[in-house]
Amino acid sequence: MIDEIIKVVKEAGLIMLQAQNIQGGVVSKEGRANFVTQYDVEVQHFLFDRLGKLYPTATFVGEEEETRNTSGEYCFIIDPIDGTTNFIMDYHHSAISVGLMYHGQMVAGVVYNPYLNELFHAERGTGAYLNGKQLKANDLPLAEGLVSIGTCPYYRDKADVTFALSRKLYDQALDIRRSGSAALDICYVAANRFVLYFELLLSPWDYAAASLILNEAGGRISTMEGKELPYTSGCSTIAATPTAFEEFFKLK
Ligand code: LIP
Repeated sequence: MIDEIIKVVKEAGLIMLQAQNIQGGVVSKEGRANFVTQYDVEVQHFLFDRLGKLYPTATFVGEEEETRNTSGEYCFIIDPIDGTTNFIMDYHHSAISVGLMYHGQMVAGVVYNPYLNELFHAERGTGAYLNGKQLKANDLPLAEGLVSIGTCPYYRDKADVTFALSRKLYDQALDIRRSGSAALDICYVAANRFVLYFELLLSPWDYAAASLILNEAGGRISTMEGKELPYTSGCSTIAATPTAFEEFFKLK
């Protein structure tokens, strides 16, 4: 069934690529710099409709409201466009993120960046893949890799802690990056492009699909308190290689 989900996600990617006059349909949501475009809503509607036909009894959780019901045997957790601000600013680094839970456990994840035609996917127990090539997260330390940071732009009260922690990581790593798409940041750890990513507050649709992809690639992901991701609420998130994960929790 993952192949059918991938086919739907790729078709949804065409909505992003064919978007016109994106800035003409932007609406502000709660918090600072938190936007939704007509295309976020269109992609979400498309995914809910097509995936609902594949899984008629599934419930759906999507960033753009509609429903927030995780009670189904199958439940999709969807960010129609992760990296909405990048999308609005024509900064081509955004992704469609579709996670599938079965009885509360992540069983499939698809994260697709249509700009690069890079599709990350995983099914529980069968590995993680980028465009069909299996991913193995090399166990590099902070000193040998790039660290990506999330700045919680919708929650500016978290900036001081974010940038203080970023400085400590900057001192340990080759350099830091800020991409603007949490789902891609987590997948980039699985793909050995980053050794660590953190953000003080993410929503389930930001991390659900990518968390399975990273775990299946041999990476580590948890809250910044070292707890399991909840999948039913927002939380802090750290995603890393096993060595960098351990180094993170030893930072003073
Ligand atoms: C975004 C994340 C990003 C985070 C933003 C926002 P959105 O997702 O991908 O890393 O910093 O706060 O959550 O809102 O563009 O789907």
